[in-house]
Formats: sequence, structure tokens, C-alpha cells
Amino acid sequence: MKSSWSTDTSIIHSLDQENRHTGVISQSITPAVAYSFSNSENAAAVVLGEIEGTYYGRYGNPTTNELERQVAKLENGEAALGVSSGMAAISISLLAYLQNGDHVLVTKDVYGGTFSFLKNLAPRFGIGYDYIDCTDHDIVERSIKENTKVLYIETPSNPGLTVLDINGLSAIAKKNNLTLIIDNTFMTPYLQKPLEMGADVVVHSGTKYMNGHGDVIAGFIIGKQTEIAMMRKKIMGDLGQNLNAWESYLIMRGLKTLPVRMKRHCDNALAIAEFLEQHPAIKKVSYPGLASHPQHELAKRQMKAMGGIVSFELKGGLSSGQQFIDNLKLGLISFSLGDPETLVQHPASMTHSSIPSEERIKYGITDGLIRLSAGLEDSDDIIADLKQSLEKIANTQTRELQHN
Ligand code: LCS
Repeated sequence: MKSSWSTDTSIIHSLDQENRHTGVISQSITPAVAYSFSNSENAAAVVLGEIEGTYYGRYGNPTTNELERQVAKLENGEAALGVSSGMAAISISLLAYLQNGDHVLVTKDVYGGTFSFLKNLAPRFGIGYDYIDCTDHDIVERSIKENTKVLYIETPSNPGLTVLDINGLSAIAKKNNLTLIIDNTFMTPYLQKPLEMGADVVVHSGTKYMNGHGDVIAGFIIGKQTEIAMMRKKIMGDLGQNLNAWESYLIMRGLKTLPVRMKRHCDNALAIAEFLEQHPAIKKVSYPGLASHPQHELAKRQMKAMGGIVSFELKGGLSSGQQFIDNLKLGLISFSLGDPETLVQHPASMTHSSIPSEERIKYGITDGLIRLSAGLEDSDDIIADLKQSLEKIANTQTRELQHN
């Protein structure tokens, strides 16, 4: 492979040399669980990691290994581990750097599953945590305790789209001997490379843009070779959170179009954000690509483009939020994101409905908040759909006013 090629080119020509010799152009799938060895010495050396090889499917698979090489290269990391979900990646990475008695600092608006893992499971392992505002570096420094080992962030965040300064936070982490873990799901390595900005470990939900077609649940951890090897052997292997060959194949197929897809997601998201920002029924739009976003300048410095997610707030609160998504004809009501289809969700009545309203607001999840994952459709069609839904709400409100 030519090293001068851009990511857009090399991602399409990324098969390893061994596969190249067979002449195949797309990736082959190896479903085997068990592997045989020429002798017992050889088998023992593979199990101990002294020589490279595969010995049992729970610890890795040749198809998944090829995907891991591609993902590590995309993130510019030493090694990657493919796992069964984004939450597997997050839990494995936290368990790798935290032990009984340790403490982790977590950015306050983090994906709900991460929040739930820390609230419900981490205490059983004796791991303490604090949610803090990581846009304020003084707060971060002041919150570091004697036993703090990890700083965990997500940027841009889900669903608030807060952008955090990776360079600045990695400097604080280094000064205080903390491992900085970053969830890069919203950006993908195509748009943001946290390891190049000083992060120690990157995690992904591969379910979203990396696969990009809404038909695989997967996750990735990218970091140092020895640490990834430890996570493979001691955590993923023991907990059984491996990624299988078929799903690895689907992700490799999806990755070939990652650059093309991300450009379209970003273009569509910007067009949608600009439309919503000037609409009278909209109270607030959060999109890092808008000049009104509080971290717009930082986003321009650290992200190649601004991503495919737009969050916005309707003026009418909870009922308007629900009506808005119910009226959509093209946008689908869904919990996921990063798919070819435009997906919308209303956190107050869906993903975060179990949290009392006063608590939700602390994390920026107001009653009228909508999260939209811009799909790959024609942006004119998406915008026309949003427009008709907003008009319907306005007509209903006018009728209600006339009635009263
Ligand atoms: N990190 C982020 C930023 C996410 O948005 C998600 C899932 C995960 C990690 C976990 O990944 P998974 O285990 O599902 O592969 N986000 C979802 C969401 O916003 N709605 O449904 C899932």
C-alpha cells in the first residue's frame, strides 16, 4: 500500500498483504472458532502471546484481527481491539485502568449507557466517580483526588454536543498521571484523531458511523499494544465480549465508504442546523458547525468536520417535542444514530424518560430537546420533512388558541 495515499484512498485498499496474494478484493470471512498447531510448543507460545496467532474465538479471530489493524491505522494507534458493543469497549477500557479503591472523573454529559455503567456496576468493583464540567479546566484540576486514575470524556457529547478541548485535557491528565480515555463515536477517526492530541485510549461504538448501516452492534478500543493485549486476554476474553467474524466483515465493508458517508452526513447536518436556527418555532440549535455554538472555534481546530448530529429545542416543551417527531414522514423515530436514514429521538420521553425532569435539566436534557442524526438522504427532502412537521405544530397551536 502506498503510504502517500489519503485516508479516502487507503481505506478502500486496506486489505493486508496475505489477502492480496490470494487475489481477493473484498475481505474473506473466517468463521473458525478453534485453530490447530504444528506442535505443543507452538500452541503454548501463541497462547502466551510470544508469537502472533489465533487460538480460540473468544480471544480473537482472523477476520476481526484484520478489522482491528484497519481501525488502529485509522486512529493512528499502536493496536485496536474489536469487541461486541460500544458499551463493551467502554466497560473494558474503564476496568483496564481502574481497580478497587480507584476514582474516575467523567465529563457530565456522557452517553446514558456509560452513566448507567458507572452508577450501577462500577461501585460493585469499588470504583468511585464524579461527573464534572470538563469545559472548565480549573474544575477538572480541582476535582482530581489522590486516588483518581482516569479522566473519561466524550466529545462532542451525546446528546448535548458539548465539544471538549482534547489537547488541554490531555495536558492536565499527563501532569497528574491520569489515563485519558475518549469516546470518539460521534466523530469517527475520519473526523477526529484523539491519540494525536494526547489521549491515551480511544473507544468507539462501532454500531454507529463506523459500520454505518444499522445492522451491527460492535465496539473498539484503540491504544498501546501491551495494554490492548492485556484487555484482550484478561478482560474481553474472560468476560466473553468478543466481536465475531461476520460482523467484523460487515464493518470492513462499511468502512470503505466511511469518508464518503461522513462528508454527506456533515453536509446534511449543517444544512439542517442552518434551517432550524432561523425557524421561529425553534428555541435553540446545538451544532458545532454553527457560529452560535459555544465551542465553535475549538471545534474548527480539533475536528476535520462537524459531524452528523444536530440537537435542538422546540419552544413548546415536552408536548411539542413529541408532536414534532410524531409528525415526521421521512425521519424515523429511533434510539440509534449514524445510519443512512435520518433518525430522530426525543430524550425527555425516550432515552432519558426515567430521569426526573429536574435531574435531566442538569445534564442539559430539556423537555423540548430533540436529537437528530442526519442521514444520507437529499438534504432538501429532510428539511422539507422538518418544515411540514413544524408547520403542523404551529397549526395545532393556533387552533388551540382559537378554541380557548
Ligand atoms: N458511546 C456513545 C457516544 C453512544 O452514543 C453509544 C450508543 C455508545 C457509546 C454505546 O454503544 P453501543 O453499545 O450501543 O454500541 N448510543 C446510543 C444512543 O444514543 N441511542 O441508542 C444507543
